Amino acid sequence: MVIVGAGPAGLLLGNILLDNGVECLILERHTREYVEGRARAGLIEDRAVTSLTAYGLGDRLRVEGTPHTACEFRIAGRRFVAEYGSLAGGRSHYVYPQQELVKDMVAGFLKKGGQIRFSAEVTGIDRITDRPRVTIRGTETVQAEVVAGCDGFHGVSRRSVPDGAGTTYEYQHVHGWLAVLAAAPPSTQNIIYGMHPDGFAGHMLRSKTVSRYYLQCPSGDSLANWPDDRIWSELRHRLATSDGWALRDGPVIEKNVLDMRSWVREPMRFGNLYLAGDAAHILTPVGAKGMNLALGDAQELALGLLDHYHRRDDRRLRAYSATRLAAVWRDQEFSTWMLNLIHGTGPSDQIGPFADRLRLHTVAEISGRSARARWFAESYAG
Ligand code: FAS
Repeated sequence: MVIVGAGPAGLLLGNILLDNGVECLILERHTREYVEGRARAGLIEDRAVTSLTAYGLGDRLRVEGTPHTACEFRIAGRRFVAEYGSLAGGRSHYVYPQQELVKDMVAGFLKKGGQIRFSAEVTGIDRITDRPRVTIRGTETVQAEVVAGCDGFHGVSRRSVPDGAGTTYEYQHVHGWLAVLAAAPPSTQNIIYGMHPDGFAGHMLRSKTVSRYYLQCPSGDSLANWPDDRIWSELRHRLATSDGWALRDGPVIEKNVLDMRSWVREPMRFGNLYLAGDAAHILTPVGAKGMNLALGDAQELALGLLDHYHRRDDRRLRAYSATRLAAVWRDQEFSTWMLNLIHGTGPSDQIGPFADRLRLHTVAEISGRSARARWFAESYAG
């Protein structure tokens, strides 16, 4: 069993398989320092925390992470707090940086005697309908019964699938997001979604000393247009409320313009190559579903493989793609709905006072106790 990629999907898969006596080799193109330092997601769903804990990977997360059961929408200078935890059966999110989770899973895998080869870029995967052959750095080859492609959107696995074998669905959203990481303490207890006529602004949470922010910008915008002082003034402007709330700033650690794309590849299995995580689907960061779906794929694939190896029962493995695609499209639908809400875009693309008044109504509804608020809570909490 070869796993390509030491991200959340590859590492969780490897840990579960090794826990259950299935040998696997993880091949990662970057160094250990690089993957353990790469800041991305930070919101982990309750069901993911439950599985991570079950596999002995949740101890530090539960101590250093912070549970969250509410988020805040800001529109027309007003605040609406959605207490989604209480409406979703007490389910919460944990705020815990992705790179810390990756660190925990690398340590867990190595402690169990797992094999990870860092700086081992996979340059090709062929014979995927028989015994797949994996080529490392153009020379060395490894053969396996099964290969799990957990190497993200830019990886080699999805490109190894023959053209025409499967379908790709893609939607390029009209907006971009400036993603900012700053050494600034959070200025809020809850994640804030700011819906301003000048564009979306988000205050995400990462830790007590580092915060993540997003600013809506033109797709493909240049970083040269976003000097640090403009970032802070735009955040203050778009997140302003009538009660004098203040944003604390700090040194900007990282900034990049995110390409807001939604993408799904079907099916998620080709012969003995299984795709998991961003190698099979990309969601915008809206609703924080990307990493959580990757963890869900890894767990479902692992359980299917355990049935295969331990019981020679392939029913779960054969159903892997269909099972996960149902979850993928559910989260794509929610993420797209929420993206349209917070950006004032949508199928009708209605812009202007009527649409803004509609958004105000929607936000008031989903932060109430109605059936719609319950739908939002269940979908957001996951
Ligand atoms: P990853 O991309 O995490 O891991 C794939 C691994 O494969 C990488 O380590 C890569 O180096 C390796 N690899 C690639 N090609 C290889 C090759 N040829 N050979 C060997 N190894 C190879 N999601 C959220 O839910 N909330 C967020 O706030 C959020 N913020 C994000 C911010 C940014 C800037 C980005 C880029 C993504 C963000 N995401 C967010 C989505 C993100 O979290 C992904 O969904 C998650 O990392 C997916 O995990 P994996 O599928 O394991 O892929």
